[in-house]
Amino acid sequence: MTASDNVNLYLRLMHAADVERDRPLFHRPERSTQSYGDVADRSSRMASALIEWGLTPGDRLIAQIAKSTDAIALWLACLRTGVVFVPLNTAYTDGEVDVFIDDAETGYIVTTPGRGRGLTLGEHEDGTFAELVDRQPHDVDVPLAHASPGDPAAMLFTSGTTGRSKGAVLTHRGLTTNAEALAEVWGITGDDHLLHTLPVFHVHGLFVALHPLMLRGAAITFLPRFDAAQVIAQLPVASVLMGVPTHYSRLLDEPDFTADLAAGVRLFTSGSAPMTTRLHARFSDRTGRTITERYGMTECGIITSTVPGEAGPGTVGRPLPQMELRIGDDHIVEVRGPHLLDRYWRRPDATVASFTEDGWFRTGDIGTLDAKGVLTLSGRASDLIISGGYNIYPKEVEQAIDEDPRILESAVVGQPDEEWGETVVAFVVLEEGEEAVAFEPPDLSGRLAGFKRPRRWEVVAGLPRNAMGKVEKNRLRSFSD
Ligand code: MCA
Ligand code: AMP
Repeated sequence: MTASDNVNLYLRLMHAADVERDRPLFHRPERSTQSYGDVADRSSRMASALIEWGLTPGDRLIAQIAKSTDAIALWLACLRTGVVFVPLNTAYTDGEVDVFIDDAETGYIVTTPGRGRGLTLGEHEDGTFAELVDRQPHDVDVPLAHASPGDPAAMLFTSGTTGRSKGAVLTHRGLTTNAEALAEVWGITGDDHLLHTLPVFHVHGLFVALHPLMLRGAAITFLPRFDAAQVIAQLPVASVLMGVPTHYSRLLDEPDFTADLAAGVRLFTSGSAPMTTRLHARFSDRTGRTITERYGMTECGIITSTVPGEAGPGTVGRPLPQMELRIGDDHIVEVRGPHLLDRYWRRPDATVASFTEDGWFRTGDIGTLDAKGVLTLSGRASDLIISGGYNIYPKEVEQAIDEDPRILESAVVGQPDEEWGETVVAFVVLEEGEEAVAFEPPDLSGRLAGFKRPRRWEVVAGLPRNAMGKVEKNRLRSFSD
């Protein structure tokens, strides 16, 4: 084994820290700027803290923490030590998190101060984990863990095409290949400046937005969350903005989002959920620019991206370099290549079921390819709901609703929504003797993260079923009273 065998993604992401330590990485409004060298140092002390805490290569570290540059330093610290980073949505309730802790088979968890489990890391370099980091020597130099291409780097929980959450094990090879491919097709250089507004517990904000920029030594203005006024205030410095359709819908609701403001940004990208033709058109009418649409999935990273001129309802472009794509007999998009997950954690059955016999990953999305190899998506094979870029599994919501003794049965669907793309609607059938007019929806707040809770409730006499007895969700999706 030689140093050059080491394909640890850290080496690629933090190359700039070796050659030009002072190069700015994170601009933080109202706080100090952090250079590549600063972030390398912070991640080194965090790596030392992880080792003192007892983590060894291959252990899983669950992080349910607020967005901050420390969250990114923690991801880098995991790479440095060979620890598998497992980020979780901050909106999950404690009950939801328990399921992931069990499944990940780990006692190592970092949460936000006040959540009361594991060590804590706050937005302002505070919390018990930050204290442990502060106790590490300033000049600590943790040797970089050796990584082979197929070694796990991160695990992100997702549900793929079936309802139950599974950990997608992502490798150094997969994440590096995807980052390189994106930097290439989007022409990222060290002169770029990304305005980062996405959450950092999903592939989109954590990998897609950060990695291609870091590979090239570019700068990033790092906002704690998407806030349209803040985005407008910071946009003049940016050359790249990445978002979900809801972000663009919110920007377009602001009269201050003008063509002049958009003029300095050379690349706008959207994905994680379908962008409607109407939203594309509103954006172009306002700014004179087009949004590059990219299609991705936790298990695969980014699969396709458009180039200017490739537009149309559902059109998401061509496969990235080293990504192969075909349409299965059942119209499902299938992909193959080094970008893909290694496996689902502890679920060999699900891993086998997600691949065809000849080794293609089945995305569960339905699409067509034109003669030029451009992919157009038309829907999904599962009844997954995507609201504001977050996935919601109807079964999980239905199970929570059905615990209410007043409710006989329920069906949850996503209905089209201008701001959220889809919004969660629950149809409920009441037990005999319950009065529809007096019905108050159950309180699901302790049970389900806010974004999963139904925004609209409909009491119905019965659910529409087909001859097989299966609920006809298509009819409910277009139902309105
Ligand atoms: C927040 N709320 C939501 C959502 N987000 N409701 C439905 N759908 C959502 N996505 C609700 C909260 O429960 C709360 O309601 C209320 O909105 C305010 O919460 P807050 O957190 O303040 O909301 P926000 O800051 O306005 O958030 C909206 C958002 C955010 C900015 C659009 O959802 C967002 O950044 N989404 C991006 C998701 C993303 O990155 N997805 C990538 C995954 P209440 O008070 O009633 O509780 S897909 C992926 O990674 C693949 C690879 C890919 O292709 O990219
Ligand atoms: P996730 O499981 O959170 O990674 O979400 C992946 C899913 O998001 C994909 O399987 C698609 O259904 C959807 N998705 C991602 N990007 C796009 C896009 N540009 N257009 C339509 N759907 C998308």
